[in-house]
Amino acid sequence: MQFLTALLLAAATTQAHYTFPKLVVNGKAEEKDWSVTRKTKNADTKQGIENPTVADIRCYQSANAGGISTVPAGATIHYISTQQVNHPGPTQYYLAKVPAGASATTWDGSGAVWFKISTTMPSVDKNKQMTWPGQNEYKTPNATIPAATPSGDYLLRVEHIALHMAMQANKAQFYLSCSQITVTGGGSGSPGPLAAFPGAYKSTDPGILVNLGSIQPSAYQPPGPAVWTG
Ligand SMILES: *[C@@H]1O[C@H](CO)[C@@H](O)[C@H](O)[C@H]1NC(C)=O
Ligand SMILES: [Cu+2]
Repeated sequence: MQFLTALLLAAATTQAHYTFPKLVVNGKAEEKDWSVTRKTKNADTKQGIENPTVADIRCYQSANAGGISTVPAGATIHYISTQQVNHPGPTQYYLAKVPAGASATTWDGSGAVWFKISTTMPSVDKNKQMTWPGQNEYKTPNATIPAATPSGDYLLRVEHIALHMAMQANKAQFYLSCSQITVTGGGSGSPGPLAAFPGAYKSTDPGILVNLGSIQPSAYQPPGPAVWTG
């Protein structure tokens, strides 16, 4: 009985998933969870989204956040994860500019407004497993807010796509959250290409429906638009 309990606990631990409740800007973390990051529907269950075409793929939020984080253009950002990000798969970051007259605390991020600012590519570890930057860490990999990003309010979206089951349709798992930010000291770039969530991803995209055992790391194609570097 004790042995069985231990086994069940071990199984529960290895299946633990994660949320990203805390944004870190230039090394300074959001004061408490979900203060500028919108609380997600899986804050308790930690379950990912499996179908990338549902409305929740945008921000998965249960509520808007109360605050806005000031983020200088050119800043380094990452997120703290509630659990170890133990599955293989890319981390991607997107921004969407809040329209004039609206605020990051209320805007819903609808329309073809999202541009990608960062993605990550895999390598092969000593056990010949494909691994990604940030894998097995309690935080997401760093990214830079491009210096050319125009100043103003944005939603910042972080996403980790877990690909261990992704050889089956709608079995990749999406872990994500959106933060409310104001970019300061920005540039005069024209960010793009722009995509909508939902809309940016299909269940059959080669970076979403993929057998990691059958591709070379360099052949992996992260889903969504090309990265805008500014
Ligand atoms: C990531 O950014 C933080 C500052 O937010 C910095 O302290 C850390 O060294 C960076 N990590 C890497 C791997 O560049
Ligand atoms: Cu899992």
